[in-house]
Amino acid sequence: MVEGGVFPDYRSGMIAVVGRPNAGKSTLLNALIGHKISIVTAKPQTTRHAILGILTEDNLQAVFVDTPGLHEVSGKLINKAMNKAAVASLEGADLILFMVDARGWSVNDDYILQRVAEAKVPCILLINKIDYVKKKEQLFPYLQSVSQKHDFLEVIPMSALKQPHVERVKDLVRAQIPSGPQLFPDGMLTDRGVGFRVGEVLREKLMLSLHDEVPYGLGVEINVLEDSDDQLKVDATVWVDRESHKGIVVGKAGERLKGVGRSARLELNNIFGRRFHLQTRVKVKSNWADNAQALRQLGYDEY
Ligand SMILES: Nc1nc2c(ncn2[C@@H]2O[C@H](COP(=O)(O)OP(=O)(O)O)[C@@H](O)[C@H]2O)c(=O)[nH]1
Ligand SMILES: [Mg+2]
Repeated sequence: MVEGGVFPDYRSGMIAVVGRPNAGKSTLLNALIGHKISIVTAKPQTTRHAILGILTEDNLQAVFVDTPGLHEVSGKLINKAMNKAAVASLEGADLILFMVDARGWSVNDDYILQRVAEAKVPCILLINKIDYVKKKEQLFPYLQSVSQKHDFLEVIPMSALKQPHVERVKDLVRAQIPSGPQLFPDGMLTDRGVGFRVGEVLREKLMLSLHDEVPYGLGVEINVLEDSDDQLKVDATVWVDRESHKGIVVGKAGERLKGVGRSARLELNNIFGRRFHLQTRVKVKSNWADNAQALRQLGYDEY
């Protein structure tokens, strides 16, 4: 019951997950929620929007915000949009999970730490990918030096691939959530709709299948999403930003796009427990990532 803004029986909060590209933020988000909410690849710039992952328990709701990797802004409009989305999520947060790589601190991490300090929000530092550090004694000096960089609530060495580590993070987060009302209904795992998530899974499979500069010029637009009795019909356009990339994405005799479509469909079946019919085509849209109108069409509205 709500009385005078006090919620004696319920706690809720927003937790921003930030860090440089490829630190493992989306992997952590998915592990915290126990579902694939956010796509993951070994390439930077996989996550391009702020995406909510909602954890609902009997007396608590933790709303995690997965963010695009933060970096000093340069270049195209899309990078500015991505950065802005990440910075905005810091400002509204009750808690920040700042993720860095166990193999070393970078200049980019300094930039992010500045944003964290400016936000004046309590912060837990997550040192991810400790599985890469074979000699654990190498970790101690690193932990010591990073602990001095900011007044962190905690500094946690971890791997987002190890469930006990994820549970530990969850416990620490629970302890920090203030009293507040339930923000999203039971059963809701993310703020993103089916269309967005379908587009993201398709983009993930494309990124995984492509090399060099092609993945960074990819955009996915969902043109049609139709619910028929036994399946969801999806019609999608894959945007590339130059002519030479079109053939690469389509592949010899259309084989690559077919393979990508197949693996996207399998995963979508899994995620949604529904059958999908996926139709994709590739379109060249020169330099769309630097074009405000094109960005809006793909759902980037945060710049
Ligand atoms: N070895 C190892 N790989 C990890 C760990 N956490 C994430 N990864 C991998 O790091 C890559 C980037 O992960 P992702 O979650 O997309 O990073 P993000 O850009 O910060 O969202 C993926 O290939 C993940 O599988 C970890 O603890 N150990
Ligand atoms: Mg990500």
